[in-house]
Amino acid sequence: MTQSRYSEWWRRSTVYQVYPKSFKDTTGNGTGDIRGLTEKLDYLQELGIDIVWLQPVYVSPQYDNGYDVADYKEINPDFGTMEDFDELIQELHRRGMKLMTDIVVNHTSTEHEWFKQSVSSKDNPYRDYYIWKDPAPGGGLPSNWQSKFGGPAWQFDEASGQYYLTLFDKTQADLNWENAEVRRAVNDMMLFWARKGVDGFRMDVINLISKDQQFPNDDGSVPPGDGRKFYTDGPRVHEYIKDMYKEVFGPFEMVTVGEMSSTTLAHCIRYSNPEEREFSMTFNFHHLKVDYPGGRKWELMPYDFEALKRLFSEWQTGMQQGGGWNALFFNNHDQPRALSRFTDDDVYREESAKLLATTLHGLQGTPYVYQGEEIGMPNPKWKGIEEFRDIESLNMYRILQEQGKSPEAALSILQERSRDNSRTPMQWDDSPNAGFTSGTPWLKVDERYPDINVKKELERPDSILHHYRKLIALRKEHAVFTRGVFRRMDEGHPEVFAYTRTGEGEALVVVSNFSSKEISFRFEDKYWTDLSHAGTDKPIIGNTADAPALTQELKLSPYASYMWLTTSNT
Ligand code: TEU
Repeated sequence: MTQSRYSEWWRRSTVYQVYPKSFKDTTGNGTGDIRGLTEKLDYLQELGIDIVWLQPVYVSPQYDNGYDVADYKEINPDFGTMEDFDELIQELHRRGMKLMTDIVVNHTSTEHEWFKQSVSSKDNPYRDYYIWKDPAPGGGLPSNWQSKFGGPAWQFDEASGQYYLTLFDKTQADLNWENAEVRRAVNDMMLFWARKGVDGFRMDVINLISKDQQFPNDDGSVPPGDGRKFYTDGPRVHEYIKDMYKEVFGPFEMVTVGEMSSTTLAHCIRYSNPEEREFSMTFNFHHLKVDYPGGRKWELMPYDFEALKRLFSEWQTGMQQGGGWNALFFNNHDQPRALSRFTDDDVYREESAKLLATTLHGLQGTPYVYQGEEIGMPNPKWKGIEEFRDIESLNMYRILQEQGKSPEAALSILQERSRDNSRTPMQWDDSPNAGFTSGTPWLKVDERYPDINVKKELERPDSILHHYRKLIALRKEHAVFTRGVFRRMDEGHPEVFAYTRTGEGEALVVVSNFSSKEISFRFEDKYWTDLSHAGTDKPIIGNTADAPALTQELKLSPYASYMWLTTSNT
């Protein structure tokens, strides 16, 4: 590997994702705010965080908690002021940290001025900022495309007799990226924030912006048959992104991550290989669909561990060979907590939280820590539909019952799948509302906060929090985390995920028992002989009191997970 290939600073960095609505409230209105984040920057700096990803704080009606933007250049008063935002940038830069903000430009809120103009009349200059279609020849919806939040993806406008496209909520109207004025307006908006000192962007569902201009019906031949094959990684998407790079990302040397919905490895190599001049890295979600029966999110099944390992391996090897770069994550604001989803959030909660961190942070890519995962926050226990706030969950609660599910069955599906699982307020200490707010929180606080909170984690040297701090530091210290070639070593073991990263004379060995069983694991000879064992008499990080040497046969306690660093024979 050439030195220059992996030299960028953000390849050794760790990103912390802040869902501002649930991070820290300084006004008592029950909603988190920008000043609350600024107040907690020392905490993030001590964790070793390099980049803070601040999710949308723009003017928005908040039907989708800010992913429905009504003004891209103004701060939502619920979150504070532009002066608060400027202070946040200053305070981050003073600490040598960077700010990444969310750019949501596949769609705007229907309360955005552009949409208000567009819907006002067919000949308004903003009409073509959005995607308007006549009814199908026989009347009705222009196509059978479905919204990702359930229901049809077309909304009817009585006044004009036309439909407009909404791939998400009916209050989120898709922008028409075929229109050069839209592309210019988006670049100008991003330049506005770049000139204010923002260091990077997370680009929301950016691989959906180029649609097949025929807007054909989906014949269902390719699951899920909801129309996504006609707008995912679409015909002009790379052209549009290269234009953004040329106009904004390149001149301001921004670190960028594309959120890629239902994408492919081949496209993500193109999106993130530096020679393509598109993004720094990409999120893909394939590993977070291994508990979706036939790819269907709103049905339940135990997760497929082998599929999880296979997908990690395919993407590690494929992106390495293709020169791409992964954004590594198990958690975010759209997913239930991984701790509850893939491991044990009760008896073995601490071991499990450390296992997930060790397994992820040993991979090639830039790790993302979603608020609360660093202290082992689990999914809360939901008592009734009245506790939920997420628009997708509320839509699906209704749709599941229309499909014949009982309210109880629908609720049990929401318990596992709802995005609200990861949106409960950050748990700072054991004071009321976990120290998040002095008011009434907009979404309930998980009842376990007296035992699971930052204050408690800071006090214990062997806490989950200190485990994350150490992993983040190791990534900066050893080049093998950034450059090591990935190789899976568990040969389909039913409970163990084992892999190495080798290069620059070093070898990282990561072994994790994803089960509540006491098991033994043996490295196949073909792998063992490739490993030297110098200096592996104890792991550089682990999650059990003992610190076992790396041996060809390992005894692994429930959810045991270790990382050894040795020299490489290859
Ligand atoms: O998420 C898009 C996305 O892929 C998920 O929302 C997923 O489609 C959804 O949970 C259905 O399963 C981005 C943002 O992260 C999300 O919060 C927004 O709601 C969405 O786009 C629309 O902007």
